[in-house]
Amino acid sequence: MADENDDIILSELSDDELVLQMHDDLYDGLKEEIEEGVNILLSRKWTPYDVLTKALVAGMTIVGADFRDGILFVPEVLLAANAMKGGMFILKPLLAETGAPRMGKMVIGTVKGDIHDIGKNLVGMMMEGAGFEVRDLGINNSVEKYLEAIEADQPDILGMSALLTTTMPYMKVVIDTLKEKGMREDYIILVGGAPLNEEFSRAIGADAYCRDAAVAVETAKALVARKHNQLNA
Ligand code: B1M
Repeated sequence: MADENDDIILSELSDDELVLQMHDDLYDGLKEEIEEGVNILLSRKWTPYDVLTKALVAGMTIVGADFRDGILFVPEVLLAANAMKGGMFILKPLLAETGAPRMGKMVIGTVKGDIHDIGKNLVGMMMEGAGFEVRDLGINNSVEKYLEAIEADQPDILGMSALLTTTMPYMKVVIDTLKEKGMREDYIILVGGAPLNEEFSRAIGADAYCRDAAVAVETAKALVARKHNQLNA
């Protein structure tokens, strides 16, 4: 693939061609090409959000399908993830640059046993862009780490991410521990990750399931506003 790509001048492609080429480049884990593609789309007045969703997230969806079907393996997917992160690194300050007033605070992390962080990072970036202060706990978080962080930061929202069917039940461990300590009602709890759904979120006692980062922002805004209204009533 590298030889073929050497002949392609990204800046000479139309927007549609470039987006398709970026899907290919993400698939091939070509970080520099992804970074170049992101910069070209931005220079063509694309919004950071459109670059993120149409070029990067859509490309990662293709990677995900081939990973599932055994066409791609962990090393290739790691390269793709690394390329995606290169693109996200450029977009992060732009997404945060909305000048929105502080909406509230969020602590977010991927649960114990799980090292997937791309989706969680995206949620963090979008929340910051919407005016939330975000503390990112990273991956593989035990209940103790979540507790330590929320006790220190007193956020409005606790966000948890899980990408594996084997790690998603750990979200209930965290929520049950908060209940045992009488702290559950102090926080809005949002959960997300590809294997989750509304039903699971209800069953474990979270406040809401967020299908994607945009839904996380909208849900966070709505629930924080409701909480503030209740406190002021
Ligand atoms: Co993994 N992996 N992986 N993987 N991986 C999946 C999740 C899988 C579905 C692939 C597949 O088989 N199709 C599968 C899980 C199957 C299952 O559980 N039923 C899987 C597997 C099996 C594994 C390993 C076990 C593979 C192995 O070692 N044999 C291993 C597990 C390691 C571990 O965690 N202990 C593993 C490893 C890896 C890599 C390290 C190679 C890499 C992760 C790199 C990284 O994250 N830094 C990786 C990747 C990249 C994937 C796929 C391909 C892509 C995930 C991703 O980044 N998506 C994934 C396939 C898939 O999901 N289709 C897969 C893009 C991202 C933007 O979407 O994360 O869904 P997503 O986030 C979205 C929403 O879900 C939501 O908003 C985000 C943005 O819109 N959201 C939230 C997410 N978190 C949220 C939190 C919120 C709100 C919304 O809080 C409020």
